[in-house]
Amino acid sequence: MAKPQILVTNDDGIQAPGLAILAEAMEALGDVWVYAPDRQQSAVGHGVSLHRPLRVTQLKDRWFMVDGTPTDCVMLAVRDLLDARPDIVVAGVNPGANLGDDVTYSGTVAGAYEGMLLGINAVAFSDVSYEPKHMETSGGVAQRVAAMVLGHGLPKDTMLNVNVPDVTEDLLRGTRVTRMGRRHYEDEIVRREDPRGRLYYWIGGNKPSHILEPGTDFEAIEQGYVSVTPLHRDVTNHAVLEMLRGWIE
Ligand SMILES: [Mn+2]
Repeated sequence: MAKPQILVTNDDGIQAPGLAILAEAMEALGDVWVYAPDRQQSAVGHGVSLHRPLRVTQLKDRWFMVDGTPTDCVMLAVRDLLDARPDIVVAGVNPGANLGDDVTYSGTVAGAYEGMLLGINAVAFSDVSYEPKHMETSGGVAQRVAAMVLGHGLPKDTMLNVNVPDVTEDLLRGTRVTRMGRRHYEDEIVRREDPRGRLYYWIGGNKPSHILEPGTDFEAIEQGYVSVTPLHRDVTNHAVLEMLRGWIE
């Protein structure tokens, strides 16, 4: 049987330690191809570069940097650059949680999301610490999750969002399958004066907080578990379709 083809990307740039850890973890599972942004692209969401040329530079065997977003990387790699269609797209390992509503801002999740849109198995991995000390734990988790996904194949229009506590492997309490939680957005905009007396704003200056609800990604992480959340492509609120038709049609 042909070896699985594995596409690795991230949103922290080609030099980020989490990318090397993820690529290394994938080596045991198949042929690894890295296409990653040339610089920090965190919180670019599912952005795609439509108004300028994109350049791809090879750094070493099967490692390429793209002067674009994570979505650009996956789109170019899958649709043009790779000889074979990947069996899985993995993104990360992001330093910092991608929990709850943050998945909509996340470039890490978006890289995997693009894989899902292209009909490929896709998983995003994040170490929940913004200053990780145990990212190798995420590498181990990524290897196990990716092997499982390659074995089973994900359902159509589904990707996984995986968050890992920043602890040594032996301190992980296990894995929970979770739903997306909710962020608190209070006090998140910092307003200050610059040295010339003009106001400036800094978004996301404070540490994000969340609403602790049972079954959520936040709860699993709070309790020391790996959180695995299946995300669906269709964000339609099916429950209100009929009500809205009553208003409009
Ligand atoms: Mn990032």
